[in-house]
Amino acid sequence: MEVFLAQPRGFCAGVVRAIEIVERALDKFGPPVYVRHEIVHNKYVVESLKGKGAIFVEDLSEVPPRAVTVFSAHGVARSVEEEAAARDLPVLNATCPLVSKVHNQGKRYIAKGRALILIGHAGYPEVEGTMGQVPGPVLLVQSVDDVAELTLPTDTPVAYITQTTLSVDDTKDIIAALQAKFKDIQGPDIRDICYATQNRQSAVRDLSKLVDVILVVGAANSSNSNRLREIGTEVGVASYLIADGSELNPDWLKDATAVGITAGASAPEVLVDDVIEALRRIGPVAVSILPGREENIEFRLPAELSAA
Ligand code: 0CN
Ligand code: SF4
Repeated sequence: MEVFLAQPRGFCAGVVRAIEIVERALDKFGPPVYVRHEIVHNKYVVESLKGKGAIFVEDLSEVPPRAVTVFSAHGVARSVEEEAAARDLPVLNATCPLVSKVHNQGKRYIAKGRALILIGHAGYPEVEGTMGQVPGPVLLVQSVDDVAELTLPTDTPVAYITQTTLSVDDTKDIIAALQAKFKDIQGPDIRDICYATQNRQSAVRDLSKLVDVILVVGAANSSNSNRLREIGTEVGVASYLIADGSELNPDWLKDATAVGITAGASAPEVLVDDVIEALRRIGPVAVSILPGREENIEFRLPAELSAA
């Protein structure tokens, strides 16, 4: 069996930074460190940080007084920041700088008096954070059909922002529908979709040309990982999202001679290795890494944690 690894795949700069914030906080302040929500959407990452003394909570009410608290990479609503400030909690904010950029852009559009539309998936923490960061109502749009249902008068000055981990192609269609509907509209086109999401989506398209099956390593609750699996399926390659090698079903590979592997931005490489090991237990494999775009983006840590 030939195995091709998509390039780039796996950890992005925002995920590396978020995990490092928890690790450095544990080193500097000692355990426990409280983390609001999974730092990134990956059980393996969360369990390893738990092993080092991190405690994960969904609500700040679960954090004891004065405990060091980290906000996850996905960002939080202002109400969460305000609650932490009211309780005087020492906070380290691991919100990805590219998510914060979208928050700031949304605030600027509202300040200009525009009605704000967020293109994103309901229920994802990033969407809840972004909706809760902008001081004003936000209309959430998830599809071209949702655009048709917007009741805002079509001459209203509007602006849109997007979730960072969307499908580039679906988002283009939604933006086109918005532009067709509203006369006075501003927005970043697809630039709010982060570099890591765009690169992993274009890499999975390249991968799909060479393989019969695509395995996307990532968590079921990871938005960007789900988009990678969807793209594989859309281009006609059987594609499966798996957390690790234990979820590999040999039946998927019955007629396959070439298997492609990629990984979501929150999935560590050790889980890709685990999937390759699971493939080896089925039969001999030859692994090659595809050429792809090189990434060398790094984000600075919060000042309190950067090395002296
Ligand atoms: O899987 P993630 O934790 O987040 P989503 O793709 O589910 O939003 O990956 C990190 C991305 C961010 C923000
Ligand atoms: Fe930041 Fe993009 Fe990574 Fe999310 S996927 S943490 S927005 S770089």
